[in-house]
Amino acid sequence: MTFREKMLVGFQKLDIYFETLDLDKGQKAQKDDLMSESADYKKRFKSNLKDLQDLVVKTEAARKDSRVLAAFTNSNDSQLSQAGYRSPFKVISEGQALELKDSFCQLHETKFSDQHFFNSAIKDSLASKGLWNINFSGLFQAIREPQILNLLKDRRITNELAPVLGEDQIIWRSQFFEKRGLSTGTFWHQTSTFQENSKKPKLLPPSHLADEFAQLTVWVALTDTDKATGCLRIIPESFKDQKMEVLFNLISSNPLYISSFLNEEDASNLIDCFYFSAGNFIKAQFVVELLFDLFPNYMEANEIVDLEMKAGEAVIFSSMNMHASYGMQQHDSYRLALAGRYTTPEVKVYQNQDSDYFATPDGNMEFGLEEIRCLQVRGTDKFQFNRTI
Ligand SMILES: O=C(O)CCC(=O)C(=O)O
Ligand SMILES: [Fe+2]
Repeated sequence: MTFREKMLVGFQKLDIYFETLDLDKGQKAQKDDLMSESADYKKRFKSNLKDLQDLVVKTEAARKDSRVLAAFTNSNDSQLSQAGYRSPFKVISEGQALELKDSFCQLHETKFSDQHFFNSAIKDSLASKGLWNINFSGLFQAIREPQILNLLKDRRITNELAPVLGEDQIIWRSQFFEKRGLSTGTFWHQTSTFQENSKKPKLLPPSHLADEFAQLTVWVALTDTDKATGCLRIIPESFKDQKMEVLFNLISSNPLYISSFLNEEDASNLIDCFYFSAGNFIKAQFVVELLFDLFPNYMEANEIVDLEMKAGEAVIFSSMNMHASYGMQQHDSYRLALAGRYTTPEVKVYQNQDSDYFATPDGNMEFGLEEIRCLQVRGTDKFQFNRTI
């Protein structure tokens, strides 16, 4: 199997996705306009594929020697600062994890769905397609739910983060990842400052902190998870190659400009993904497949680690490492994980942003950030940049 094939195990081919994408009459007309705009760009800027192939993007850590790296990760000898991830370790017992899983599923039916952090337009859009679940109702709920906060505050977690983040730690977002019977995996992606669908990056680290180490994700398995039940996959050290994030953000901010670098078929596919598809993962797949076409050896120097875990274990990673998950292949199994996004009070979160955007089946929709707070989980806040509890 080639490296590309190993990464793509379990994911449907994009060609099949494009064949089944059924645009209505209005969307088809809109697409014709977009294609002709893309052709105009091509004429105006004479962009060509070679320019994209020259895209050399290394992250700060990859450019610096390990001595300098140590200065902004506090240490350079841990697996976390070298490979950008920490292998699974036990936080709570299997029994405690399963009890929490039941409790959170219950809360989704009641409190989370009544008092979520979106608005009714976003909830209705997701619900109308049967998509409303704990991944959405549970977003940011550590702000209100002590059971979530207590788990994410556990010293066994923050002790592991301290060599990179230091003694002062905050959580800027918490979220759940559930997978039910026969669902597809989460496609490969990477992000340092979490622009996602926002107009600006959500995190603004000071210059002495490398973006890729300015935030760490802790992913706690609340059920057992293996290859058949949607375990996480990661490419250690891939945080040093930023191409995926850069290309994703370039396309998101000006899809037609980048489409003008491509042949007509690829330009059409780009438009399908970035204008007519819900969610971010089909966009991520387009970007990764384009990277494989542009750089046949993309990621090959690395290996893929499948993170099979027991309920109650946690794994830590820089979200700049390429990561993904397998789909759920058993129709009667359920997989639930809780992710905490940790950073330090020195990092500005949602600076000058009163609202944010979320990808729904009806396109990106805006929601207010009035109730969003950071949570101090260790040490103190000497900076007072963020609204923190
Ligand atoms: O649980 C998953 O499938 C994806 C998790 C993920 O991408 C993340 O925690 O950043
Ligand atoms: Fe992720």
